[in-house]
Amino acid sequence: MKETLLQVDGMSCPSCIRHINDALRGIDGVEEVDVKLGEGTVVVKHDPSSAPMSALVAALRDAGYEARPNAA
Ligand SMILES: [Cu+2]
Repeated sequence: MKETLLQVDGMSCPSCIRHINDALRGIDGVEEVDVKLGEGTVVVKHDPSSAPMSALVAALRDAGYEARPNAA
């Protein structure tokens, strides 16, 4: 399991938290999703072999959010 911090644009209200949870938890290999609305970040615990970064970003884009890895 890997923990990845994503910077996500466009999260503005509490229902975004649900949308993003739904989008990411729908991916095989995603174990935990922690949306920090105030910081505009999402921490994802995932198995990179079944849920690579590109899949996370694609799922968020499908849900209407632009995301990129945060190298913090
Ligand atoms: Cu919203």
